[in-house]
Amino acid sequence: MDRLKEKFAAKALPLADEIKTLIKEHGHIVLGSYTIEQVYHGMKGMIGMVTETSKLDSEEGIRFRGYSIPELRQKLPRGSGGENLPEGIFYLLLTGDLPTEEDAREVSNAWARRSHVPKHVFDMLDSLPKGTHPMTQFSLAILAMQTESNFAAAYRKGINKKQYWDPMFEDVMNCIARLPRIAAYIYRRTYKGGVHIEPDPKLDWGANFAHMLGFDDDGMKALMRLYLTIHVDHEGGNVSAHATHLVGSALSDAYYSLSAGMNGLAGPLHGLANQEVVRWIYDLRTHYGEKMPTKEDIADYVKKTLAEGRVVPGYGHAVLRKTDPRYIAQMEFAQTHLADDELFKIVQMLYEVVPEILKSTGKIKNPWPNVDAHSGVLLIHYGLTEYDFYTVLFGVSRAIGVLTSLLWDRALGHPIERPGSVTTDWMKAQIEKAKATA
Ligand code: CMX
Repeated sequence: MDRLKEKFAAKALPLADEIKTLIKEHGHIVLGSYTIEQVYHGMKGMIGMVTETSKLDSEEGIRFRGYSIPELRQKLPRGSGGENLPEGIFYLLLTGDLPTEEDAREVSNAWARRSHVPKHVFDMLDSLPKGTHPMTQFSLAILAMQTESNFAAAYRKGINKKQYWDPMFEDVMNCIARLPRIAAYIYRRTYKGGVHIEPDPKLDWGANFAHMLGFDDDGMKALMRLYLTIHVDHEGGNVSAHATHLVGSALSDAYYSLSAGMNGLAGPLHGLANQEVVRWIYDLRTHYGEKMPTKEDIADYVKKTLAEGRVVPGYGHAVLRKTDPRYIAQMEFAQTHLADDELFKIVQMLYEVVPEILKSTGKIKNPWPNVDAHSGVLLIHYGLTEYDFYTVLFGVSRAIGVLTSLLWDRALGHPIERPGSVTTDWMKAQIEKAKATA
């Protein structure tokens, strides 16, 4: 068994026993109560699952295994160009421990070894119309890899449930290893005439991804490492993580589960917002005849968007109540590498203008920018301008979080998820009961 797999087993299997005892002895403790509004409004704030890899605090932002983004920027191993290696955050999410440089390198090597994508996946992609949205292609390609599932094969043979984690580990490692190749293939077939670029096994995972997309400059490689690190995980309740967890709870394998999660990420209120932000900024520029808009212009355009009953993409969040630390990390990158970029200046102006307008509506709970408000502008600066592709980049990164989490689900023996649901008539009956006892 390889070192990482052994380490994972040594961490996860004792916790599985501990959780069994915890439920037996303390399972009756009440955690909280919830309201009718929460049930109708997407279960926000209701504790409904356990996710070991990360925890989101509404004021502080995301913590990965207890570490904030600024802390991790100091503590995780870095690639050339100074940005953290996504291999490092994978190691942290998987084991709960900070990786050494050697640990991150081992993950890099393991992913390079496992990165071969079966030919039928490329054949399937080539059979799709060129105009198929990149996220549709990405989700289908992940599903097409299901033929490779070690977990599905082991289940068919009759594996003991205590061993589920073992073939799941293999699937998770293989799947993550192959995603950059698949994503790059989608990009090159959609936008670069089907001229593909072979992987370079000497490069780390993020740099190799940039290389296969067709970007060999150090700036883009550094950006890719940053991008793939900060988008990995956002606790368990967001749509992509929850969909992956939910589908996986039926013992669907990693490929079925991740494909489901990616279908959720493709929604404009979730990951697709990164493409919508750029589209919205381009529309704004066209609206003002391509001149640099003033703050007043931007304010008017935001008000127009709201008046049309549309959302301002890149702003707001279901949990966060302050500026997303992932936005700040990207802003700092821009300040260092592209301070004079015109689109970056517009993004900065939006940051000054949008929150006040959103606050003034009186209903938007978080007027601050989220991760998606910034990413597109950085990618455009380095030449990746095809914004319909951006959510695929998000998906490659998010796979790290949701799949490590799914692996923990299997190791901890989490059961099938099956929340209760009610009708509005049932709700009305509860309201009558509450009135009668008041
Ligand atoms: N622009 C306009 N209206 C907004 C808004 C925004 N950026 N954010 C919230 N609102 C509106 C909601 O649509 C809702 O309106 P109604 O009461 O008319 O239905 C009201 O404000 C209250 O919403 P909320 O409780 O503040 O926010 P939700 O938890 O319901 O939604 C989110 C959160 C992210 C979907 C929402 O803020 C939004 O649509 N933002 C724009 C899209 C976006 O950037 N999504 C990416 C999020 C990060 C990610 O997952 O990648």
